[in-house]
Amino acid sequence: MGRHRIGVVIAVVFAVLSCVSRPAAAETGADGWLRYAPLSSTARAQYASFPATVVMLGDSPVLRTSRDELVRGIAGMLGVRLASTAAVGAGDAIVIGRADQVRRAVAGAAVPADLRADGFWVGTTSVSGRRLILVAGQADRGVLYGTFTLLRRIALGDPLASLDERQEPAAPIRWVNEWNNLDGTIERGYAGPSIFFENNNVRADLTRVSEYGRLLASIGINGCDVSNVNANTRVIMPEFVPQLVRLAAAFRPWGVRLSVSIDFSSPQKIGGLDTFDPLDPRVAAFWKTTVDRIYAQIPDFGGFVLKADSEGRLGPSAYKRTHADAANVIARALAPHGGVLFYRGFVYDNRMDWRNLKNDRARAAVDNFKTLDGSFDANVILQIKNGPIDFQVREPASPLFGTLQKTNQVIELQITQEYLGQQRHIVYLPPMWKEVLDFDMQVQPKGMQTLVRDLVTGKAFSRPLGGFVGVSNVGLDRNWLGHHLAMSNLYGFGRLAWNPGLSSERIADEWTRMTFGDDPRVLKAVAGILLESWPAYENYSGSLGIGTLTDIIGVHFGPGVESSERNGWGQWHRSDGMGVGMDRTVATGTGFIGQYSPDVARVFESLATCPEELLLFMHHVPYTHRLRSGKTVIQHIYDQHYLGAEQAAGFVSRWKTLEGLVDRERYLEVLDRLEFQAGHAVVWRDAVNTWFQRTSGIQDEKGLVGREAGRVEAESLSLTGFTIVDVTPWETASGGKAVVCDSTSGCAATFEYRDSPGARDIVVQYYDQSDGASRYRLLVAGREVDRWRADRNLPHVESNGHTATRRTAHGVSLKTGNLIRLEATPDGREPAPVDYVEVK
Ligand code: GCV
Repeated sequence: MGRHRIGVVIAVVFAVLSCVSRPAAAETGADGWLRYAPLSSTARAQYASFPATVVMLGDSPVLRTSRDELVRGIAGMLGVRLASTAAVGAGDAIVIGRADQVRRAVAGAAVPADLRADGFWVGTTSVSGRRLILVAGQADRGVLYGTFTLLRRIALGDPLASLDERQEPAAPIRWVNEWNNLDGTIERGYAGPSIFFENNNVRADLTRVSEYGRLLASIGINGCDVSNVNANTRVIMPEFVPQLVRLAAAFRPWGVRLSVSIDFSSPQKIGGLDTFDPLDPRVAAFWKTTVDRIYAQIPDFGGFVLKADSEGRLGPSAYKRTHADAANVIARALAPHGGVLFYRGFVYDNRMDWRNLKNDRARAAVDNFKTLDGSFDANVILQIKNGPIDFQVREPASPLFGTLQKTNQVIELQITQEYLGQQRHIVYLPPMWKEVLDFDMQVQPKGMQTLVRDLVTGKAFSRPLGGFVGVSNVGLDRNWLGHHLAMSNLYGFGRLAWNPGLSSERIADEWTRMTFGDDPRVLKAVAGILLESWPAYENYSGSLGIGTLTDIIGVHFGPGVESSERNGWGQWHRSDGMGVGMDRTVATGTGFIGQYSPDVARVFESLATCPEELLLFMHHVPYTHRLRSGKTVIQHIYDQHYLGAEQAAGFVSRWKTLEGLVDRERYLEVLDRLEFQAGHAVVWRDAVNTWFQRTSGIQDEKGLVGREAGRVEAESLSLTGFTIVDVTPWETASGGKAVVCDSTSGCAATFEYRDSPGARDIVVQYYDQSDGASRYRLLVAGREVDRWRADRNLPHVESNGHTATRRTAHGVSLKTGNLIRLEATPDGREPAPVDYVEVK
């Protein structure tokens, strides 16, 4: 057989094999929801007469991207390789272009004449027997968004026959912020290092940046601030700007404008001035020169984000100037170029006296900005976090949204799950965001709603600039956010920024179909997990509006109930022996409630009408206060924590029903995260419940708290080599203690199983610190039933709520009298810590 024929045979065999194995092919998650997986034959049937040509009218980088994406998507989903031309010819075609061009090229096409910025129309028409699918954008970006919409419709199996869809975004600003440091680390990033920076420079290979641009464009995001709001002055220095040019170029074909965060003291730190006083003309000149230099090299640069006078960042208070003075001096430099200045509303004092019961961090935003309404320049936008504290599991809508009427505003939402499980837990966020967006601030005349979404889009008070900013913090991990399911949040953010009226259910359904396919079993299981995940997390991490009961002055991950108290950070929940919650009433508390309009305040002020999910955010009540269910607050806390842990366990069983229906790689990776979450939910449950039981002195009426069936404390086992230690905070270890091994040759803990024989789960709770990868072996009657390494890379170097981890050996056959032996070998500085063993 000649070499050529051998080659052909190999190619054919390969093609057949790859065809056969395609559905089961391992997936990394790199394409997110843009997988363009082949449609099932039934779904594909309705696109049988799909055109084989794409006509691109005009030319630009964004138009070319649109065309190439269409070619890619149609090839993937329908197996049709589109030919590309520049003019409408004799056959069926998809025609893409700006509205005016489409109207000129296709006589009689019903393209609307008045599309707003970034808007588009997609429709079908018939001209002399030719069937045309038209994608017409108000400008190039609209063409791109229309193209992605068409592809989404096909991915979702929507019929195209009577397609006639006009879409315009709810607001002009739809940005993401990335808290990336120039050294490649990411503040509150949980998916590997930066895709933008390394070693104080922009990365040499920006492939991931354009891939990210593609994901962003597909959901209508049009701007990205790539650098941490805790800003590095280097990012705007003359020698760095050429590096920004490369980043802007990677984003440009996707219609995403580049922006960076700035340090307010830059005029002094890098400008050679002895001041950064915003009213000093030399400071204004510094900003003008800096901005002009950037725009000379990046004409479509978006603007800056500024965090000033917050968490140690310097700001206008250094010169007794106002936030408006600070914002305007920079905004004036940006204005001639069409740039905008996002000024963060996250300004508060982190050295407040906790003893003063009238002090309240939640008040800070309104107190700081209320009197400045109307004093900001037209291209300044106040960037306001959804709640008045800081991305807690439950907060009311920030009252600042309803306070500003003459200032542009955007809502800042957090996609990265800083306080919500850091992508080691699944928490689907659109339902939480929707609660805020759909909240009625009641600041307009009686009878008129003032929904937060209408305030932030600018609709309520006719503000020209407004919209949505999502703190995303994607990283180099192939699946972007560390957890495949967490991508539903990036997707959901973009979809809501485009149309805040969409429902969480619809977003979950769209995302799941595109990410995992349309098998009804997959849709049901994934939607079930996503939609229950926020309530579940709230149940086990902090219910009734108390806030996420995590270590708030540390890494914000695991439980640490007391860390909120007795410090200046103001995330107090004020739990003591008698009661719990922050009194924010006007009558007896901090007066925060008075920052809302009178109609809203009235509801929050009264215990009788305050929504119970915000009870402890607004009121301090005795533990024995009865909720509308008739339960006491303390019993509710206990019960919700049990419920939340059960819900998290349920996610594992639901996901397991998808074995074989989802590709193996993503199936196993998601399973691993869900199993960790289920274990950590128990850690949360026990820590919070035992803390409240000890603090309140009130026993759980169900007798569950502190008395887990089948649990044996490690310190009560027969120990060889292990020593007993106290764990801090105490509530993050069962009984407050654990055992650690200091011997490199390993340690063992043994006990006799005394219960009835049968198949049992054996759970080991240990601590997986980030400073080593200890090894564990579990043996029953001398036979190994499980082994693992503690190498999860959890965010702490000590044994505490961040590192407490449960490992379960399922269905182990046990006989009465069997010896259960746990062997542990330390590694690095991690002393193979163990908290308890449970046989269930
Ligand atoms: C980027 C919280 C976070 C900080 C973050 C800050 C902010 O305090 O913990 O990491 O800083 O918010 O939003 O500026």
